[in-house]
Amino acid sequence: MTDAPTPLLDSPLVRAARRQSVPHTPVWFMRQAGRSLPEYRAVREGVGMLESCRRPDLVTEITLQPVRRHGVDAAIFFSDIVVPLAAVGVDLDIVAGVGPVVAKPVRTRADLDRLPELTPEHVPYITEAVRLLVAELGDTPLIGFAGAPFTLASYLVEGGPSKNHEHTKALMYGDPQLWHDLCARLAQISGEFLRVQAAAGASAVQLFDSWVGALPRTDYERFVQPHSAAALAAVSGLDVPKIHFGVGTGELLASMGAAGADVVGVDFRVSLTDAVARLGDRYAVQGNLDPALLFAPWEALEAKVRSIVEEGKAAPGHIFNLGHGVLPSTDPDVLTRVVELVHEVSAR
Ligand code: 1CP
Repeated sequence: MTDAPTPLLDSPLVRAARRQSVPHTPVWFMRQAGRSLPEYRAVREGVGMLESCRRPDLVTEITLQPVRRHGVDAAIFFSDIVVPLAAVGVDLDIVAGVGPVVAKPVRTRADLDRLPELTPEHVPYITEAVRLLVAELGDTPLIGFAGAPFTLASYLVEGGPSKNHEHTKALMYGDPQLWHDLCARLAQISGEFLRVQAAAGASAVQLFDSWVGALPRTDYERFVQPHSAAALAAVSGLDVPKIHFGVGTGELLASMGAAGADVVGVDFRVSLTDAVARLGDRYAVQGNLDPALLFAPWEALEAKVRSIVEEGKAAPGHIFNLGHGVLPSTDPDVLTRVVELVHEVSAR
C-alpha cells in the first residue's frame, strides 16, 4: 500500500519513541478506552465485544472517548488481541467478566492446519476504522496493536484465560516442532494485523505479550523471541515505532527489546531506572505506574507520578503509562489529573 497518511513524526509520542527531544513527556494509558468510562458503557449497551470491534463507527467513537476526556498524547485503537483470530475463522467469543474463550482449543497438527494466514480481506473493518480515526484525530497519533505469538498461543491452547499456562508449556516442551509451527503462523497473523493498521495510518504499534512473564529467559529466547521478532518485522518498512510490552517481564526486558522493539514496556514491578540499566541506551521505555495506585490518596499518587517522570528523564526516551491496564473501577477523573500532572512536571 502506498496511500498511507504520513505518521505524526513530530508528535511527542513518536519523538519519545525514537529517543528524540520532546516538549513534555507523552502519556497514554493501556485500556484507557473501556469500562472505567460511563460514555463507553453507554455506547456498548447491548452490543457484544466482538461485534463492536467490527463496527467502524463504534470503534471510532470508543477510541476517541479517552482522548477527548483525558487529553492523552495518543489514542489506542479499540479492538482486542483475539480479533484477528476470530477474523480467520477461530470459533471464539469474548465473554464479559472472563475474556476470550475458544470453543475448541488448538493442540494438534490438525488443529494448526485449520488456522489460515491473515490477509487484509479478512479485516476490511479494521482498515476502515483506522482511516476514519486518523482523519478525526488530527495531531494525536493512533497506536495500532496486536497480541504477540506467545500470548495468542496461550489463549488458543488453553482455550481461555489461564493462570499457569500448563497446556501451553506442555505443548512447547512436548512437541517443539508443532509449537514453533503454531507460533510462526501466529506471528504471520499478528504481524499482518499490525501492518494493516500501520498501512491505514496508525503512527505507532504495540505488540502485547501480556503473559510471557510466565517464562524464564532461556525459554523465552528459544521458544518465543524469534516469533515475536517476525511479528514486529512485518511493520519494519513502514516507519512506525514499535512498542513491546508484557507483564512480569523484568527478567526478559533486554530479550524483548532485542526482538526488534524501539520502546520496551515496563510493568510496575521494576523501576524505570533498573529497566534502563538492563536495556542500555538503544531503547525508549514506557511505563510504569501501578494501576492500583490510582486508588491511593492524591498526595501519595502525585509523589509517585513525579518520581516516575523524573526517572523517565534519565531514560533515552520515556512514554508515561501504567504498568498494566486501567482497572474497570478506576475513577476517570484521577486519570485526567495524572495526565495534567505529567504534562506540567515534564514541560521542558
Ligand atoms: O465487554 C467488554 O467490555 C470486554 C472487556 C474488554 C475490552 C474493553 C476486553 C476483553 N478487551 C477489551 C479491549 C482491549 N483489549 C483493548 C483496547 C482498549 C484500550 O486499551 O483502551 C486492548 C489494547 C486489548 C488488548 C488485550 N486483550 C490484551 C493485552 C493487554 C493486556 O491487558 O494485557 C489481552 C491480554 C486481552 C485479552 C482480553 N480481552 C478481554 C479481557 C478481559 C482480556 C484478558 C483476559 C485474561 O485475563 O486472560
